[in-house]
Amino acid sequence: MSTENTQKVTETLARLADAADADAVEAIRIEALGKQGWISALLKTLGKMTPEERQEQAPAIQAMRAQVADAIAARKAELEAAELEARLATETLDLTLPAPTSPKGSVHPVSQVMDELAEIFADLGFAVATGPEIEDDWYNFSALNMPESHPARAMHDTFYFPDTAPKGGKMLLRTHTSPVQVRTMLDTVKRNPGGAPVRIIAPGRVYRSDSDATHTPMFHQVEGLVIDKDIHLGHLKWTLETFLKAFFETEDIVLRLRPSYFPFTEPSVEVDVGFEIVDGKRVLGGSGDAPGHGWMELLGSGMVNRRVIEMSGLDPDEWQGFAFGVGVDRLAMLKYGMDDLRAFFDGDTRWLNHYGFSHLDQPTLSAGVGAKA
Ligand code: 2NM
Repeated sequence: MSTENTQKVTETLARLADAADADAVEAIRIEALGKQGWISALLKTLGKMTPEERQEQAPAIQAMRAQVADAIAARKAELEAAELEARLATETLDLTLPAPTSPKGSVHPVSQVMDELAEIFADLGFAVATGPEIEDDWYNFSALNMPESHPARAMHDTFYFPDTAPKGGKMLLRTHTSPVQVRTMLDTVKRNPGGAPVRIIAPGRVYRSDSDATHTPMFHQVEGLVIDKDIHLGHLKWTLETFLKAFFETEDIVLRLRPSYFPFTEPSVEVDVGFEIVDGKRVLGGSGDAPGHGWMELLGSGMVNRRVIEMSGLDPDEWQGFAFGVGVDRLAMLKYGMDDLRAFFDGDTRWLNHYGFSHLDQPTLSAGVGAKA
């Protein structure tokens, strides 16, 4: 091998040792081993040699190529390792930092209260019944002793559809969940022609054309219905008292039953609950007649009107029942201290984070009927 080439190798090795980064190494590789590189050129000269010349020269040229290629690979690996070291030194992971949290949904107070109600009434032997939100006026009104000209229909501020119902009446958004009770009674009698007991609650969305701080055009209601033999007002009073004590988690609930009027019940009873003002807020408990106390209207109820019992195909002399209806949103406000009903349906995540419930807070049977506060 010529001294010229040996010098070139020495010089290449020295430049590699000085190469500061991968780009510099690559430049040296192209200069030596690239298509136009000087070692590549030397390799090409082998093709033009006689076999004897080639046998003599080839080993030295191949050795040179191998030496330079090895040196390039080694320097590349060295630089990569150094770069990794440097990166690891700057990219340290601080394990004391708080872990990133993923946003979690929460249970809406209305859903929470609906679940609580379903649970409490399940303990009392009530099943949950559901039905359509788009009803015809027969199920929503007529079957409930509100014929077409009945003034109570006007009290409901009903949303009507332009369509005509299959039976000829009007389609509407249900104004209460009573049509679910009607459907359940009819179903029960269809299945049991002689009649059978009914014990249901009907929770769900209802609609009335009304909007202010205490009314939203859509709100939630739970209605309850019991049909059986020898059912009387005492059963209604005990059921409501037991339910309210379980729901508000206190034995200190005093009810006042006031005569009222609903077309579907006779007699009809408005139920008030005693409260006291504490720090400007209403707190349930005690008789509303005590000094510093008052009565708050909470729900409507009554003995199911004979006409409604007859409508379902039962003999009202044999079967009686009681029913009640209560606003879920109102119950939620009272239990959890919220003051503006409209906030329930704004979908403001700050409000939901404040008032919403964790899935882990779902009610369990231990918080149902009979649990002490
Ligand atoms: C109320 C008040 C009083 C009620 C009556 C019925 C049915 F279907 F049995 F006739 N369902 N719901 C009722 C009775 C609802 O809400 C304030």
